[in-house]
Amino acid sequence: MVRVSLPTLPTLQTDRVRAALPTALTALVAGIAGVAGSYAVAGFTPGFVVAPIEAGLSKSMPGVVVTFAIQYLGSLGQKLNLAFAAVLGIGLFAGVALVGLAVARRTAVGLAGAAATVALGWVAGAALTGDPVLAAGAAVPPAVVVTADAVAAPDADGADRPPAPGRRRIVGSLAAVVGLSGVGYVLGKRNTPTTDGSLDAGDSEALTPTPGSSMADEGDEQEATATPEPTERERLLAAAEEQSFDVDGMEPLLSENFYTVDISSVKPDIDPDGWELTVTGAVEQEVTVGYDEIRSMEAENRFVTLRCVGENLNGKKMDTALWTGVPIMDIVKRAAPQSGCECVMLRAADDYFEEFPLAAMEHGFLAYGMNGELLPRAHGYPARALIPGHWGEINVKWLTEIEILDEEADGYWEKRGWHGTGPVNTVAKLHAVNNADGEVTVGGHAYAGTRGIETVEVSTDGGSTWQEATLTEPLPGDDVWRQWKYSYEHPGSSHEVVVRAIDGTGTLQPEEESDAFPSGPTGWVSRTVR
Ligand SMILES: Nc1nc2c(c(=O)[nH]1)N[C@H]1C(S)=C(S)[C@@H](COP(=O)(O)O)O[C@H]1N2
Ligand SMILES: [Mo]
Repeated sequence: MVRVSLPTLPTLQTDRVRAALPTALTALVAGIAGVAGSYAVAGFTPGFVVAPIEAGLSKSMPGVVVTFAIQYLGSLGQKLNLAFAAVLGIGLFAGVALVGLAVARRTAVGLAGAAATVALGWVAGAALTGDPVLAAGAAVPPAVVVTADAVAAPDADGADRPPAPGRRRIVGSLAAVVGLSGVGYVLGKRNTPTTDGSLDAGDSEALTPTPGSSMADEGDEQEATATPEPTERERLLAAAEEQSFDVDGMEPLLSENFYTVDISSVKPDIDPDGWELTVTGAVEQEVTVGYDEIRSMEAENRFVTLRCVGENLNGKKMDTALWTGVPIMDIVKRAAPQSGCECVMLRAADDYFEEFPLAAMEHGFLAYGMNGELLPRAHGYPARALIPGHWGEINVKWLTEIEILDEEADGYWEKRGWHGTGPVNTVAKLHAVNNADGEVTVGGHAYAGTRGIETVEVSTDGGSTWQEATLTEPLPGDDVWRQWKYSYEHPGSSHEVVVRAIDGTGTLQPEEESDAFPSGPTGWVSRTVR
């Protein structure tokens, strides 16, 4: 065993640095206190000071970096970005506290340092988040730390402070950081809003009576009230459950864990009472609708599958839900669009924007409900667009504006090199491989947007011969996936299972493999079964 003694860094030994360390430590604690305090009052919302920093970082990130992060880091890239934003936020409020500490030492007035810290912190917090009330959460805790520091070391000029942070000071700081972060975390979690809620209040329009099941026919009103007829939504949800294949390792027809893809990890937090959707741009007259108005329109329920253009060929960013809402053109038509390019830009509360042909919106949907519940915050509460057959990215969440354009323009992802506004590629995924006593069952989901899935074929010999898989009954809707499954006798040796789909136009899923960037992955999914 070789002993290595670490060389001491001579520069760190200088007196000036040693003298500055206690102040730096206090400022760091104050910075953490600011971020923790902001989280405590704002939760994981845009009022949290780290949120705008993170959003700014991802918006200014060069397209190649974003694309690399999506392909190779997945959601880790976004977490790193968030962590970096948090570090910058801590740095910012540490800087604020440094100014406060300097003021405290240069003035005789006891609370001048704290006052300076609060004032600066407030300005910084409000400027970042645009919320002067919540900004107090970021401004007050650093001021408390600055005050505590002044009480602990009251000498005005700092001349006879200890030359280096003593052990007690470090332990004290650590305890403060842990305590503040803990309290901030607990309070912030409680303050992070969700939209858990049933759709039922006030949407009796969505209830469609089951054909031939009128209570009057039976003449037995009492029994009918005791067991109310299922709503259309309930019947559709039940149908999805009933029609799903029960194969281990395969999600049902209605996704249990719907993926999310967002440009920033802190999602908008919108009060539906203040929310408005406006049709603007090349229109005869602008039209604005509020939340109550769309809820009072006649509701429809639609199964729609979404798939992200950036996912891997056999990835899991493809899911299906039953959405409740209204046809989007019922609102858009009122504005009488007169587009020079027959194209439209959708804009959202997170500054996301996507452009695509007006024709694609013809059967578009404005959804405010998902699987019988209010649209969850993560999926666009209070309302999102659903554009049939197209890649997920144009299904804009937290929708605020439908801008009818006169000239083509790039969307958020197109500015970063993606071509994700077009129709989805056909895909058959292979997620389940089960071997029970020599009988192998394979299965997955197949999706081809509005073209629909006609057939799924399976090869168990690396693509030499093909057999037809069994498909689930199609769910109602023109943009929904199907499940496929296929069972065969294990040949006794390792073999290659390949799967491919044929869409509703009779076109075979292309075999040629390509990466997700820029137009979505292609190729046949295969897996070795031993
Ligand atoms: N406002 C907004 N809408 C958005 C996004 C976004 O980041 N912001 N992401 C898009 C992308 S890339 C996809 S794939 C889908 C995903 O929808 P989901 O998160 O509900 O699954 O939303 C789209 N709509
Ligand atoms: Mo996406």
